[in-house]
Amino acid sequence: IWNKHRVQKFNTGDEFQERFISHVEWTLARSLYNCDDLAAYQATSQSVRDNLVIDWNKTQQRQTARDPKRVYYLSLEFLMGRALDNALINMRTDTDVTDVGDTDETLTKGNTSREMIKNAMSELGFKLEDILDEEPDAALGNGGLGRLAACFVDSMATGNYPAWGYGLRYQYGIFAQKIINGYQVETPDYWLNFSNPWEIERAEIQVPINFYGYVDRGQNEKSTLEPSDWIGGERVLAVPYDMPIPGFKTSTVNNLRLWSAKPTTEFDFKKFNNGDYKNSVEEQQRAESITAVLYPNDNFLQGKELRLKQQYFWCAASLHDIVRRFKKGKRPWSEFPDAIAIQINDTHPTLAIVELQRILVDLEKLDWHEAWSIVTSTFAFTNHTVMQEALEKWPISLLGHLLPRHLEIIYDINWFFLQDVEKKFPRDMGLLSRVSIIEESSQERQVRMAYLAIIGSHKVNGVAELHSDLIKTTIFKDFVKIYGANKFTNVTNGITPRRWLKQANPKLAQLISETINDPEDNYLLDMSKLTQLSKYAEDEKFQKKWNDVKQFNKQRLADLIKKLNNGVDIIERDHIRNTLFDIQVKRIHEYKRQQMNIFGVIHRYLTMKELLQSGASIEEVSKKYPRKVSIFGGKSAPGYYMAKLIIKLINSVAEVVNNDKEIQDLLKVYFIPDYNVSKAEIITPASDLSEHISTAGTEASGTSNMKFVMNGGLIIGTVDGANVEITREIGEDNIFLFGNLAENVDELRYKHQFHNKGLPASLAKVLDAVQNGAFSPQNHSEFMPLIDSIKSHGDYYLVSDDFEAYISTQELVDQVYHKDKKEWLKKSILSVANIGFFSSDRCIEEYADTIWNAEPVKSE
Ligand code: DL6
Repeated sequence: IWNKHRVQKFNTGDEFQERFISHVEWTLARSLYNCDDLAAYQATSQSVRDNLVIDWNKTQQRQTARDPKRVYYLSLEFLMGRALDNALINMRTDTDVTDVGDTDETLTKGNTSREMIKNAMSELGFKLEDILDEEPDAALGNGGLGRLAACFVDSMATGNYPAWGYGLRYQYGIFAQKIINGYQVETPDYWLNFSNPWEIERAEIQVPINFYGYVDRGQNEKSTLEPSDWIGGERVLAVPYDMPIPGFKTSTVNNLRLWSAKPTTEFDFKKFNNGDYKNSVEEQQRAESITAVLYPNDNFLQGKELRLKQQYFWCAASLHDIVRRFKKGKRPWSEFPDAIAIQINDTHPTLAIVELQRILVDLEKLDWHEAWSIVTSTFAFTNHTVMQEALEKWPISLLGHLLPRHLEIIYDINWFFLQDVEKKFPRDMGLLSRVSIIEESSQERQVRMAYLAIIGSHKVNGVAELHSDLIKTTIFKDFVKIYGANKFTNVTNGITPRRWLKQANPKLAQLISETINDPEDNYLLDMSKLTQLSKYAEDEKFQKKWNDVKQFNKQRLADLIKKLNNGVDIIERDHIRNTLFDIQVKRIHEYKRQQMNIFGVIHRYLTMKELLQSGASIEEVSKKYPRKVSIFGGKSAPGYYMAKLIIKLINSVAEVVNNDKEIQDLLKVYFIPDYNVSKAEIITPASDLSEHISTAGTEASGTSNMKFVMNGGLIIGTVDGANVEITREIGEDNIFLFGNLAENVDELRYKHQFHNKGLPASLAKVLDAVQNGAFSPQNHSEFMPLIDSIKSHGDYYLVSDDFEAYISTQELVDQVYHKDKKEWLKKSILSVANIGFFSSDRCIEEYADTIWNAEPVKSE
């Protein structure tokens, strides 16, 4: 009977409409006469989700039956963006499968589901684009680290890896940014306002999680290495919400499991009955606060107890789940590392290492050393930063209070580790104190999470070659001496071409598939096919088509800007074609140097004004400084004063420049408020030039650099992060590099401290204008902290050292763009042709082969 009534996928437009209407009427309890775009979005999502769930179930059954090595990707952030369009691109109907004999390798049918649904929606009176626009972003991340995790789950499903992501279901994702009078104002992002059709609550699973309390070691004071009882003080429940993650051109649908905190009891009736209404719900609110909000810091640690609670809550719930699944297989514990690989995304999940040791020793009664060998063979750790302020450390008192048993375990891990070090390097007290998990030198003793992560993992990787080399010679140098260089490796980041090319830039995707004769879009799985574009790089007809796509995308961005700018155009429609779109969108951070970019804009503006004042005509000025719009976007951490001041300066400069009639519209500046994934999908394809200009050695990799190049934009950048490998892949003729190298940074910083070598004239001119109130007539000193950081506080980010090279490289950009359009288009085409290496599918294969030792599980 079960088989007879099995739910079926919709496979045709007709069947989709039937499913859609049933969701409108049954799931939403609405009628078609009362179905607005939001309801249509929800019903479409529910219908598509039905198809995914069918494959999701089959995937889970297949994986259970074959029992392959499983991969778990633990990340405190998954910056997923919207799900519907991505699902429409990735989803497979049964017709896709039966047409070609149900094997992933031979699947030749193209992506027809999206077109089919678009037409079916149109017959029902809806426009797909409007429906897609109703979806709020799932913005459960701050920036690069969270978006990387989102690309990775896409690639793990596409590569058919039996892999789950584990994270937190924050009720509030990254704040929504408003710009009021030029200042960033944060407002809550309640993304779950209209319920989330993509999540499946598993209310039947409730994992109890303990905090606080004490350790009971019985009467005869056992050793801390023996099984111990942690008597927890506070208990909350972890409830999972599952989100299906469809692979592209495969029926594999993986799972992203996000945990939500619930109280053990709903509310205190005793207090309620005694009239103490406020306190009767206290416990409930306390529990729910754990997953209420994402901490909005990028590359910066804010050592709050609630953050540590979030980390443990999520690690403990995820490990409980992983261990439960493993135990069902009845395999011996010694096989745990053969069955499971756990990747920790930065140090945020480091407590998972300690928690697994606790489970094995205290609950499963394994010998300490046997347990530790299992733990270290299971975990691998990705480092994403060398910035001191981002390296996690937790005060002993806080950690010991919240997790008393875990602190004991950390002490014991450290004790054995230091003994090994002492054996290898006898009497090197300096080394012992440098590598100890416990930092003694600070006022408060602290646990160094990165060291714990290294010691508890079998592999440690950086995210771009330069970064992976840097961690070996700087922050983790001593560990290379102890463990040898083989423990440290590199996996250069990547991005999913499904979202960042096919979905974000359908026109370019279409031109590519036509040109390389790949109507089924197989190049999205094998990006080396893009090299076929090279032969058209100088073909004028092709260049024209390429340029038309770019113009379309620039127009699309101009429309978005107009909408955000209260209906006022920044660039006249007729001028879009010959205006260079120069874009820097990313988190606002001093090390990313948006301040250098806006100083460059000011320099350009001042020089244009000088030329005009000296009698030059606007035509003459335009020869040196052709039309350009400088576009910025990105959020600052709410407590990051300098970053917020940079946002204000950008907006103040925009105010002056955009209203200066004298320069006509040779220069415009715009700050796009509330930069997020769905805006990035419109912004990225529209760049002529994008800026990746961090101080050398500070940006671990960067991933937007890859996205911009994949969309045919050129880069101005420093020799930093993945820019280095991008240059190698696309060729140094196709990128505008400038500035000091990472190897010179220490020396330059040192010099700044002791020698006041003065500022280059170009920068001095800019800083004088800012200081004289050119952009803050009401308050001349408003931007003094930005000036002081360069003039008086050592210019840590080396703006003064790189400024002249930056300005002259920008002038070179202008010349190529405006004087030699063919050369520009050739560079753009060659860049896309050679960007294939940066697909996240390649990253996942590298992780699987060199770190996880995991194999794909394909459907038969
Ligand atoms: O690896 C993803 C991404 C890199 O592309 C960026 O360069 C890097 O800044 C970022 N790192 C972090 C570190 N945060 N913490 N903790 O976000 O990772």
